Amino acid sequence: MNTNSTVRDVRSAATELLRAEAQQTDRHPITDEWPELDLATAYEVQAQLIADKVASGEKIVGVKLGLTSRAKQQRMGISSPLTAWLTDGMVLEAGVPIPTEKLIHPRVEPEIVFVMGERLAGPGVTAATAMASVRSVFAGVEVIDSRYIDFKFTLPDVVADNASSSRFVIGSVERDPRELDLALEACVLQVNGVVVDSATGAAVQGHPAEALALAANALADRGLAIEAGWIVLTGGLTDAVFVRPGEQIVAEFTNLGSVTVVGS
Ligand code: 0L1
Ligand code: MG
Repeated sequence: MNTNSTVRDVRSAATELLRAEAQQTDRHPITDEWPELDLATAYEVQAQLIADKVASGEKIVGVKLGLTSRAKQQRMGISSPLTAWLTDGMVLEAGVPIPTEKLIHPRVEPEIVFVMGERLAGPGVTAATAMASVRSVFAGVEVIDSRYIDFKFTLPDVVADNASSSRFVIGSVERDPRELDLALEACVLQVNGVVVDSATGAAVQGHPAEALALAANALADRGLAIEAGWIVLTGGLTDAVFVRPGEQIVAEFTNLGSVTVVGS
């Protein structure tokens, strides 16, 4: 934990969050030092942090939504969804263990994942228009690893921290979303063979397509769009569970197959 830094601007906040990630050290919320940090400025910190990752060789591959389900909102004490970015540095290939030794306090959450067929730009995107631009839907698992102590943060803190992004895995079953009722798509989450939680796609904003529309419209406020070919994580369906070395977590979906991750 770093107690010496004083963060009061976009540049230093992004540097401090990247440092925490690289050094695997959790820290106090940015808003402890910078209480005036508002949501618009927090998105500037997020953009700076991602620009730094891109400058160091990573490539943006998509968008993630956070806090789209009541389970996640209640756990984190924040009722507003948010958007953040996915890079190729966050991709975890199926079967590769989660590198817990490189992370701070990783947690895992099951998600419904879209791959875009067409560019999607707000404002005014509805669930129907959003769905029309999706190519495929997959099961997924996101590994989140907040840079804040005990995953305790305000909305501007977690936005600045790119929504606790760390890694994500996409399942091997590819489906046309128009063939499925994604609100009814169920997921059962198991840790070491024990069922710990379950949810359906309706958990994320009533339907994952609503979450996708929300992302497109929110990005449009900042002059941004979701590009063709990008991946969209629609948000944790259930509360996230800690993953420790040797633990096996399975997210089993009705029609989208299952995704298994193991802590290294
Ligand atoms: O999918 C999600 O809801 C991720 C939320 C990110 C914030 C967190 O839970 O650390
Ligand atoms: Mg997530």
